[in-house]
Amino acid sequence: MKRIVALLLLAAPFASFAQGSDPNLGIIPAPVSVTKGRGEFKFSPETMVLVDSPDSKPMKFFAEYLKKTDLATGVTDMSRLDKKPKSLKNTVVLSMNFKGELPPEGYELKITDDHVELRGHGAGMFYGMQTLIQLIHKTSPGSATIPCATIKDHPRFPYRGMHLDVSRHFFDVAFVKKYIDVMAMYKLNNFHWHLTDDQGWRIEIKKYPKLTEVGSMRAQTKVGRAAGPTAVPGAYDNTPHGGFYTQEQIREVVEYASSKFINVIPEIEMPSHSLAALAAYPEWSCDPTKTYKVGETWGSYDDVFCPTEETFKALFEILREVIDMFPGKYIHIGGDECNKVAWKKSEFCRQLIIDQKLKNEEGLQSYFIGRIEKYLNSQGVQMIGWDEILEGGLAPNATVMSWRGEKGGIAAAQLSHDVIMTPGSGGMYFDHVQSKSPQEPLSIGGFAPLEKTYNYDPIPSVLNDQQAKRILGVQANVWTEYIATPSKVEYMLLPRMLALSEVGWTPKNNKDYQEFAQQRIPGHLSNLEKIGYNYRVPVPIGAADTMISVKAAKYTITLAPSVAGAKIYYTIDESEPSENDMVYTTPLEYTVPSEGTVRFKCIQVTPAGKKSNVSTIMIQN
Ligand code: TNX
Repeated sequence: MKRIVALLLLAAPFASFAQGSDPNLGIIPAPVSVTKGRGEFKFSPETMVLVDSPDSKPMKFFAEYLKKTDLATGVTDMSRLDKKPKSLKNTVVLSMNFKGELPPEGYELKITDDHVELRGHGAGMFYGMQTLIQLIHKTSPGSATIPCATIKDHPRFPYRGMHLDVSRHFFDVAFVKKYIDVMAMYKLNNFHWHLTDDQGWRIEIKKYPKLTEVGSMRAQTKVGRAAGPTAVPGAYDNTPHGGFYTQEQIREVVEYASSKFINVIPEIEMPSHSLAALAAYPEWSCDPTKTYKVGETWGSYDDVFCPTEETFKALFEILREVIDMFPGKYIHIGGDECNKVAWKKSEFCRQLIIDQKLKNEEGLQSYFIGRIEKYLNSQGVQMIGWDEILEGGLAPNATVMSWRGEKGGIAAAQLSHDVIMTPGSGGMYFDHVQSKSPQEPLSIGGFAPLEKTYNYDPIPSVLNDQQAKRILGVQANVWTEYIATPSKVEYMLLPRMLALSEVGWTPKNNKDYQEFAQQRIPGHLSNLEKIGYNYRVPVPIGAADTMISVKAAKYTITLAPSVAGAKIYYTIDESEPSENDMVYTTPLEYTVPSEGTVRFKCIQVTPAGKKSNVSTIMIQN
C-alpha cells in the first residue's frame, strides 16, 4: 500500500516529464555524467557539420542520418576547407583525431548555444552521435534545438548483447537489420545470432548442402502451448515453416552490423539441439539407422550429435566455414540441455568413455566441448558456451554464458573464466511475459516485467574485485518458440531492451527505475513508434499492470501517459474502456460511500492507435 501511494505521488503532471526535468536529459542509456547548461543550440539548414575523418564508419553513418533530416545539408571535411573557420559559430564539430585518451567506447559531447563539439574514437564517436541524435528536438521544418549541456560518457561493461533465435521461427535479413538498428540506437554492441536448433538449420554450409536443403524446413509445427493447462495435445498446423540465410546474406548482415559497431556472434548448437542437422545427416547421430525429422515440437530432444571422428570432422569443417563468415573473435557452440539419453544407449559412447578414461556421460560432454574448443582456438577463435559446459570440467579458455541463474557465471568467474550474464531469473529472458494481465499474448512462461529487467545487476555480490572483472557484461535473449512474427519480436523486445541498455552501460549509481520509466521511457516510446517499431504499450504512469486496490472514503487518481502524446481513456461503470469513453486530463477525486466500491478502469492509446492492457484501480470503503 505504501508503495502504491509513493507511486502515485511520484506520478508527475503532464508537462513536467518533458525531458527537461530529467537529470539525464532523456538520454537512454543514462550517461556517466550530464552537466546541464543554459539555453540551447539551434540546428538549421545553415549549420555546418565539420568532420575530420569523412571516410570513417561513424562519419558515414552521420552523413546518412543527415540525409534523412532537413537540417544541415551534409558533412564537410575539415581538412578540405581552404582556411580554418575563424569562429565555430553555428557548427557541429565531430572529431576523431584529437590528442588525449578517453575510456574505451567513450565520448565527450559539449553543446553550447554557439556550437556543438563531439569527440570520440571509433565506437565512442558513434555512441556520441547516438546521444546527440536523441537530444535533437525537432521544432519546425528545417529547424531543431539541442539543449546546452556537457556530457562525458563510457560504458560500464564491454559486452552488451542481444540474442535472437531464428531457428524456432525464421526472420528474414530485412528484419534482422531492423533489429540491429534498434540495438545500435541503444549502444548495444553484440548480436548473438542463434542460427541452429532442433527446429531448423538456418545457415548455408557449402560442404554440407543438405543442412539447409533438408534441415531448414519443418513439415509442420505443434500449435499452442506444448505443456501446461492450455496445452493442445496432438494439434498441428499442417503448414511447413522454414528458411535460411545464404553465405552472402550472412556476410551482408555481418558487414551491416559492423557499420554500427555491432559484432555478430553466430551460435551453432552442439552436441544437443541438433535434430535439424541429424535429419540432414543421420550418420552424425548415435543411431544412423533411425530416420530423423526436423523438430515439430518445442522442448529438447534425446537425439544429439554422436562424438565419433566422423562427426568431429564434419563439425570442424562446418565451423571453418562459419569462421570465414564471421570475423569476430567469438563463436558460440551452445552446449546446453544435452540429456545424454542417446549416448547412454550407445555402445560406441560406452567404449569411448573407457578409452578416454572419462567418468561418465558428463565427462563425455566435457570431452566433446573440449575438442571443439581446441579446434576453434587453433583457428584463432574463442569459444562461448551456455553454462552446461561447466559440467564434467570446463574447457580451458571458454567464455561462459550464464542462463540458469547466476550460479554458472559465478563458478566460471571463480575459475578465472570470462562470463556473460544472461540469467532468466534476472529478467534477461525476453520470451517471458511482461505482466500478469490476462491480455498478454501467449508466451513460454516465466515473468520478466520491465522493472525486473531494469534492476538486474550483472555483478553478483559474492565475487571479489578480481573475479568481478571476469564479468564481461550482460545479454538478453529472445527465444522464439511462441514468437512467430517480427511485430511480436518487437513487442517482446521493447521497451525491455531499453532497460537492458542501462544495465549494460549506465554506472550503477546513476540508475533509477522511477526516473527511467517516468521521465525517459515516454519520449523514447513515441519516437520508436514514429520510426516504425512495435512495442508493448505500458499502462499509464500511476496505474498498475493489473490492479491497484485501495481502501479509502475519498481518493484521488493521478495518472500520466507513459508514451508521450498518448491518451488515457477510462470508465467507472465496470465496462471495458475504449476510445469511446472519457479521456483523462486531470486528477480525479472520488468519494466512496461506506461498503461501496469504485472500479476505475483505464487504457492508454498511443498516437498511432496502439493500446495498453486494461488497468484497474479499485477503491473500496
Ligand atoms: C532454454 S537458454 C533454452 C532454449 C529455449 C529457452 C526458452 C538455453 C541455453 N536453452 O533452447 O528456447 O529455454 O526460454
